[in-house]
Amino acid sequence: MDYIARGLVAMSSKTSFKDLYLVRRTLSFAGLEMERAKSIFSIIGVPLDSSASHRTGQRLGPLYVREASLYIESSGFTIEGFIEDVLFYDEGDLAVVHGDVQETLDRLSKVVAELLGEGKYPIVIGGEHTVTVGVLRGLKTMGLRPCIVIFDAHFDLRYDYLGVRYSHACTFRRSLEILGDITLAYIGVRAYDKDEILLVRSKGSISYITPRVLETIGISNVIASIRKALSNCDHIYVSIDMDVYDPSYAPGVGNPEPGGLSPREVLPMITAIIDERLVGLDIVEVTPQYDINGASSILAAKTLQEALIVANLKVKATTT
Ligand SMILES: [Mn+2]
Repeated sequence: MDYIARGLVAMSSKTSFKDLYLVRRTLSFAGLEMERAKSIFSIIGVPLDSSASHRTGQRLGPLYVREASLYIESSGFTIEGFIEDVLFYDEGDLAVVHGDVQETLDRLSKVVAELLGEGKYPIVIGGEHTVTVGVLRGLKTMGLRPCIVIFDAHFDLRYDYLGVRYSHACTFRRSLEILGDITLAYIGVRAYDKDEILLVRSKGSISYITPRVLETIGISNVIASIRKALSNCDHIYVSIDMDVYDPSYAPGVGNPEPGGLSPREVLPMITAIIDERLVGLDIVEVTPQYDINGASSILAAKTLQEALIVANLKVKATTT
């Protein structure tokens, strides 16, 4: 019996989805044990890689990102702040069913809905990008229909990929089916197929900024354009695929794509876009076996830490 199975047996008498489907890990993000009752942000690892099509191993992402988070300084990069002041609690990992994406997403959506019911926002460490579908289903269960900002080299808008509909390459096609024609604002997209770009062009609700456009117009204009796209949104969800970064910064991802962004581009954009409307965030696709000296895990930890510091400050600003 492995630790997931042992956890499930031990928890079989519990009635909440959170107790049933979350397994506590010995490592917590940034090595911090916060008081759960005071937390606003709930970190959940989702070690899923059942639909990975190229490089697999995203199931080790949560473990390696948490491990990397122990050894970076706790200060903000773009703003003043410290991770130890953020009101977060690391809930552990979802007990994924390897090979059964649907069951895994079902569990994730139930846990997410339950946490939202407690007034906590889901912060998910993947796992492959497919996990976003489970989070969004949970948000929908609780009546939330957020606009989504997506940092990604890809659109992930395929109807199916190699015949599989619940694939990392189909994440936002499924999201549109779940939430309807919500606003999708992509940053860093640079690789797609013909059907995807036709779909994007057919919908006024989807916008994207390539690395080439970013280089031409500059970060401040990109931020202004994304803020405009989000101006009518009641809620915002942020999804960060680590392949938005150039493979020289993040080689350990499922589908690396040259020509990507740098941390000094991505981090200020995350800071500028997150505000009090944030209802959840994920950071996905770290694939540790293909990493080089832990660079991708460290960068993912840094990115998540920055997002949490910013989110905490913005949410606090509205409540005090
Ligand atoms: Mn991607």
